[in-house]
Amino acid sequence: MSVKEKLQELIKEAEMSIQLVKNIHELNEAKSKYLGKKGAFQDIMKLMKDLPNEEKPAFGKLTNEAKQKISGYVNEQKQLIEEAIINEKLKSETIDVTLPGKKFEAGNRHLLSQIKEEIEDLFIGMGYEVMEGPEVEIDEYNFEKLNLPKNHPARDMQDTFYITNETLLRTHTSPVQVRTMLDNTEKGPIKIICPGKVYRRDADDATHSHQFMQIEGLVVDELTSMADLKGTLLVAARKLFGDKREIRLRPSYFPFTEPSVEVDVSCHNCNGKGCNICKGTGWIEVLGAGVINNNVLEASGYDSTKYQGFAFGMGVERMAMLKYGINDIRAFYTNDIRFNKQFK
Ligand code: 2NL
Repeated sequence: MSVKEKLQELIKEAEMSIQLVKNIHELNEAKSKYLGKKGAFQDIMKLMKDLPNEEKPAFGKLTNEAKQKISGYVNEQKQLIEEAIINEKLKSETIDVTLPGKKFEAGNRHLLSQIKEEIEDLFIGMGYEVMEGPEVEIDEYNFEKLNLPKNHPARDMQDTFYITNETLLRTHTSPVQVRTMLDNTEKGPIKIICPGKVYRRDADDATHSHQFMQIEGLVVDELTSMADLKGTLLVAARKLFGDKREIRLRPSYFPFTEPSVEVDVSCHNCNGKGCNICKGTGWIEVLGAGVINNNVLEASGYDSTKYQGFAFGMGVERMAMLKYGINDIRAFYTNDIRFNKQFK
């Protein structure tokens, strides 16, 4: 066999075996088999020694051409393999956009937060601003400036969590209103609601908790009256408990208001006929309110001959319990997810 024939045979063999190669690893093996340092051309180069000098350039040319051809086969096959890899990837990573999405369960806000926001929103709708303040308060703001002097029974260790003689956990959100009146340097009108946690020394049971949430409202202006208070609370009662609700005011006593009232809403469960929720009376007590006591206005720098106003306070848990028929206040704090899920 002449050298030329040998080369042609080698080219043929290389072409066939390279075309059969399936992956880059096999291709590299074939490449080194035909083109590597210890590859097929080594034997052929040995033949060159025995050739007459004048034939050597032609031989060199032929082997170079053969190498180039085989190299070409390797590159072609490499391209085919890479294309196949990409096609395989495109096929396996196809996204079917017509498939329905995976559903995931969204949680919901705690019922207390929901009711708090509902009440905030309804008062914001009447032009109120929401104010917040510290839960650790000084005696002066929690009691003194609210017409609760040093010997008042509400200050008793039995009723209040004291931190020192002068600092305590606020027993109501009223100190936020006091701070707002004190901060109002022009002594102008005020229209705020103050939501937040409050603390009282109470034995926890189905209707009492040592910590609960309160929302108080305060309006200070030159021409406010009991009629404004009643109108405001009627709007609030209807927003929270339904369009058909009526309210009634009964005389009561709070140190910070004079006169003071307890406010009842006609029962949303029986429409006033009498049921177990309203204990047969047709009315449910929902909050306390009154006309701001002059001592309270004066203690925070307001001229009580020029200014007057009204205030009210409600327990947020109580509102939620009435609205949804919840019979144990502890359900708000034990964080049983099954309780919370019911108010999605
Ligand atoms: C209730 C009754 C009430 C107030 C809170 C108040 C605050 C200031 C001045 C006057 Cl700064 N009054 N707050 C007035 C009447 C009743 O709360 O039963 N709360 C759960």
